[in-house]
Amino acid sequence: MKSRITLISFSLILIVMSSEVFSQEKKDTYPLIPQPVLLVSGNGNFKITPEVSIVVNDVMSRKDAGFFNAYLLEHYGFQLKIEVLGKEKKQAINFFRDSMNNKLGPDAYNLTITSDKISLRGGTQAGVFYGIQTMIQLLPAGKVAVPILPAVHIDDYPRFSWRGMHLDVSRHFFSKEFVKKYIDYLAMYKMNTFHWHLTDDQGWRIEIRKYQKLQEISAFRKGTLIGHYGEIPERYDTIKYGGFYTQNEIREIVAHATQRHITIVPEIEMPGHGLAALAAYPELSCTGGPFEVGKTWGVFQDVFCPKEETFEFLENVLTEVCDLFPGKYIHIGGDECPKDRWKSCAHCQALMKKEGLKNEHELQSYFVQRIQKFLSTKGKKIIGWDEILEGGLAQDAAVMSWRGNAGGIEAAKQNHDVVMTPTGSCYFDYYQSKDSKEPLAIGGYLPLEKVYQFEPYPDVLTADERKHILGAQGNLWTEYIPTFSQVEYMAIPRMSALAEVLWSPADKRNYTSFTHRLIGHFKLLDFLKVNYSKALFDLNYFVYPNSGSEGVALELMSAYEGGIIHYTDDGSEPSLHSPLYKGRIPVGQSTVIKAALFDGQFKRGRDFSQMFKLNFASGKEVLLKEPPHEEYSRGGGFTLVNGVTGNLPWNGSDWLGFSGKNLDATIDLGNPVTFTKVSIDVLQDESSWIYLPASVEVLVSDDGVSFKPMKKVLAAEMKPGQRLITLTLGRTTAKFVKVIAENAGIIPSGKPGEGNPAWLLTDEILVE
Ligand code: TNX
Repeated sequence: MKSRITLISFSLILIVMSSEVFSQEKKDTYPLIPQPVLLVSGNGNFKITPEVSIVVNDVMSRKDAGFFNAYLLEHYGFQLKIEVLGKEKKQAINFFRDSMNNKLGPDAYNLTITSDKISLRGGTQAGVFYGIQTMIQLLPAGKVAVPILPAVHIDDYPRFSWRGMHLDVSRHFFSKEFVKKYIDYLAMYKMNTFHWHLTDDQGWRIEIRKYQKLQEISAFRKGTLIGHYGEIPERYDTIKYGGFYTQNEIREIVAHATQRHITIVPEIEMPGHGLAALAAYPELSCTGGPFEVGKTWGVFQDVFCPKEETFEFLENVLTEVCDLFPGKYIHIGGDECPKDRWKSCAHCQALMKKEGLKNEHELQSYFVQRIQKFLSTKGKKIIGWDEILEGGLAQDAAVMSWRGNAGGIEAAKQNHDVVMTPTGSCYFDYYQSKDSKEPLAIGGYLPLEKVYQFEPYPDVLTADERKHILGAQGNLWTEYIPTFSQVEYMAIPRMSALAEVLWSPADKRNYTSFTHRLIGHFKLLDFLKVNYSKALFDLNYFVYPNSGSEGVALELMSAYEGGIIHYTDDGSEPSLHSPLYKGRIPVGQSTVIKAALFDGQFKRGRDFSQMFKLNFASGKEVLLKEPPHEEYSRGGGFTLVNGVTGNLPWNGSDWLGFSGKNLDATIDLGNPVTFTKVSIDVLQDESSWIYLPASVEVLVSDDGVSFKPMKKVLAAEMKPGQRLITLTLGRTTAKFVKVIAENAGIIPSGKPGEGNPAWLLTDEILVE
């Protein structure tokens, strides 16, 4: 723990020294994200008139002063003169590099604003820059003649050293200007690492002068999948799509990032996700091709073949990459590399024999180790996705843990550095809202609050092992993100929640405080014309059994505390005249509940609408033989009879998920009931490892002990993508109904996630 005593004494000295009185009260009223370590508010404010000057104590701070000036000019229409002086001045904004601050922590700064002057002192140049970002967030979010800054004192420093965001520019390409804008957003939230995913199956995006065909062939695909991966039939457009960054553009972007104290980690994918390069150089594959640049998503069988000419190619590529990027890390990918081609390749098998490699995982490890050794001659360290653990980690390699925390834990235990980026908390390509009007996304559900609750340190690590957790990163894969405006929408504000996780002290983290500040911060995002998501204003819901009565009960809630909810149950639009929501709404029959959040006269966010399809099973007791996976278990067995069918995206409250296991659910109907059909709603999305069940069987019973099989359907009788699987029984009377949905088992080769257990996702059983 950083020395709190130092912090407190620092501020006490300031309080005594200053003529103004600082107080803690107004804390959440400042729209600051991430929350500073210590903030004490004062009285009065500092007016930035054109007469004010910026004073710096060295040439380096001059650059940061220039950055602040550029912001003033762009948003308020004037800039200030900059002076280099040995000491602070009154009626000035003083940006000083001051090693005193290093006692607070790396990259610390303190900022004292009074009506006399602004004093910003950073322990490092980055510290000064972070203080400037704090000032920018405190400035008025609108064009005013005289911008003012409130009197405050702030002591601040980051919790983690890797505060990152990733952007995939292969699946969709974003211009140099947009990449710079993205970097600006990282800077606004005091993030310091930009992981630039430059190559993948669907496009190679970095100019490599030695290999012209990477620009001519690999940078363009002849069409793109329409809709979602796995949709049947598959549809493609025939539009040539692509682009790449020239080395000059890359240098410009690196300089842009450097000015913002952001390190770029370039990623060159290998040995998998390399189809775009193989389309131009098929001789680097095991089969020799020919190949086309990928037009669809997922995982491709053809990967780099571990031949000498492949290593020569990759080393030449990496030599150019190393020259362009000054940071110490190069990301070499390493994820999702199918081994089928290597298994049937004589060269690979001979190489394995020669090197004494037991299996293809060890061959992948051999591949990565050769690249690691090469990059170390260039003074670089490698980082790769957690698959690089399989078959043995290369020396000194850092691991990016994406398939949950396990890879990160294992790497830290092996004394390797780790960046946490588990899908469940860090994948910003997942849906952030359950609203049906959300743009198409890959799947999953990662609302703002879940990002905010993420803790990068896995519990199981010892204090020593924890030192290897450098921090975390949000990933933005762009299969379903074709425009930069949608990049903004998916990334913000989830990026700001992650920034707070990574910067602010763990004991300061408070979601309510965060949302208060975020609502204030939205004004700045509006001012900057950022297309951020307003899912924060969505009404959330949870369905409960209707205690003591038939049917279910709907609870509505909002993260926005300043509003009230009105609702209807007759299909009409909710207005201020509709019933006021005061507590759970009983739902006794099939209906649609609509609701909206009002702040005074105005609606906030989108209207809520939920259809309930009630049947004999609704609200009844459900017994599950095996519990669902903890990620998809929130509502327990009741989820299957809550009257809500088919809500997408799937998530913990509407869907139950079984990884590799069967669903075995028994519904107690309370009394013997006569019915003619039983249905189960299931999901199929192979890109997310979700498969239709291998079979569905219905059994009935009068005593809940001995069950009579009634009907069974097999996968072969189901249609691809089929949702509701209905088993028609003829008139049947029973008190208990059992449904067994058999998991599809292990994902077959050639499919995303091959070799892993399939998911079975279901959200409702209907007895009618
Ligand atoms: C898995 S995360 C991938 C990417 C996809 C992403 C989609 C990782 C290392 N590989 O190729 O774009 O899922 O969420």
